Amino acid sequence: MWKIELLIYSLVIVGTSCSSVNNKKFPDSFLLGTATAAYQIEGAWNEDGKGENIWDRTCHSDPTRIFNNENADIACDSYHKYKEDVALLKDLGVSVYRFSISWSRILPTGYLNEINQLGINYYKNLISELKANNIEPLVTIFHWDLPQPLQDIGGFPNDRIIRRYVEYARVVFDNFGDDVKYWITFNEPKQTCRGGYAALGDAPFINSSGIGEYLCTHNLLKAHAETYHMYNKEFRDKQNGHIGITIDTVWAEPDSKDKADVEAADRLIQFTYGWYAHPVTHGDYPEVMKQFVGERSAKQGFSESRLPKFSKAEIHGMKNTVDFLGLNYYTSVMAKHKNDEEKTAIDWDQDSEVDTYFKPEWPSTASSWLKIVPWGMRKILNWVNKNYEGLPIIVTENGVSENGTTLEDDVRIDYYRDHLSGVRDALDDGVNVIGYTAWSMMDNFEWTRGYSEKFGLYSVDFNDPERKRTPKKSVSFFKQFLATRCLVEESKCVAA
Ligand code: GBH
Repeated sequence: MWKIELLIYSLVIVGTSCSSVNNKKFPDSFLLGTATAAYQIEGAWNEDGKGENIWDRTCHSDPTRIFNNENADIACDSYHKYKEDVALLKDLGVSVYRFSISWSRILPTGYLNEINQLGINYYKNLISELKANNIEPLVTIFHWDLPQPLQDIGGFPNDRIIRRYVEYARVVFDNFGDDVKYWITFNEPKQTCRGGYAALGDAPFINSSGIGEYLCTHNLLKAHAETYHMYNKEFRDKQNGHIGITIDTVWAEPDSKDKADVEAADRLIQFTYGWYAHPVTHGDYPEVMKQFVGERSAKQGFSESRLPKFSKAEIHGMKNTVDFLGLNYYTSVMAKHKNDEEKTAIDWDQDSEVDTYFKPEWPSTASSWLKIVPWGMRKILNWVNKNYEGLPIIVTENGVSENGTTLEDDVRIDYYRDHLSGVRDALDDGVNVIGYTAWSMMDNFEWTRGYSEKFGLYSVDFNDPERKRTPKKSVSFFKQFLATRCLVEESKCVAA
């Protein structure tokens, strides 16, 4: 009996999600496009003077960490095929393209002692190709690929990283700033810090759980803020760009109406999005993080909170250091308060005292961490808008994977339509969202998951030395959407 009920229930859900697609056009000024990242697409890992980064090191020295021992030595070969990439973007009809710059391609040692002109030329060529095709570059300065020599001295938990990052960013602004109006200092710093220094999920695979991720974050935030001030002082007058940071989070839906669960759901988002967004807007970590990590640290016998403290001067310097907020949204969780009297575990995840789970009816994809929950998009956009007082928001990533067995990727068409509908609903709600870049333009190297999860609109043949790109069915959907700026049949569209 319950199975039939479940079936009826899911039919209702599917039914409503189809009929409720927002039929209003996106405003003309709304930025629409696709996204990639350097390490995941460029290849040419040691060509033209590029230095080694922490992902090169992992793939070559510790290959079993990666699905099938795969690596990104060639990846999509975009280092050689960027013109073809731009032609595909042009054909798709995007107004913006988000890509990242590889630090070790520009500064092979991570330091200023070597500046690699050939690496600089690559991005100059890419940017001028984009501009020649009327595509606005949205540039991520750092998407996880730290130069190995900087990791050799400790990476992000060593505060020297602040100076190194700021001087790298200066080289970037100096060389590309005249042509770039949108900058993202860091992509998903939580993954850099948690994945890299706590949970063993990302390079450099240091397990310093409960300490390392907080230290990493502290320095990374200072590097962000100092870069913002440096841009204001040295470049803003001439270059007039906008600087943001891209933060990833789930939407957390309370498991019940109980106050404890409602607070737990909000707390989880404070621990993920707020961990970064609160400092760069209000100058300091969210109160609830200071309280929870502080109390647990004391109970555990530490001499001070594992969450580092900003000084008064640092708070002053950290405040209001973004022109926009980037949001990467893929999936949601159900959240409930966790009764943790003992408070023994030393870990960011445990510090928040929230239990999470996926609803069984949420559809799965090739990525076990990604359940399809389109309504979370509207909710998280409203949450960000409310918590950071209407700062402009760009959805810098959103997308879904499959395993590459078919080019008929209806799952992706539905995913994009339903999530973009959530973005359009958020606009109706008065949320100041100004852009959206879909992850991803093409299949690429999915970090430890190698090439097993395909997120692309275009498929890439990784067995073909030419790395041939082929449009999936979702390309026609996306093309139509970009041409009309509308998610339903043209005859049913209404003006923005
Ligand atoms: C984004 O992160 C990244 O910015 C982008 O580079 C990436 O290609 C894209 O997602 C798609 O994956 O190891 O199975 O426990 C999204 C957030 C956080 C999702 C870490 C995967 C680890 C899953 N990611 N998470 S698992």
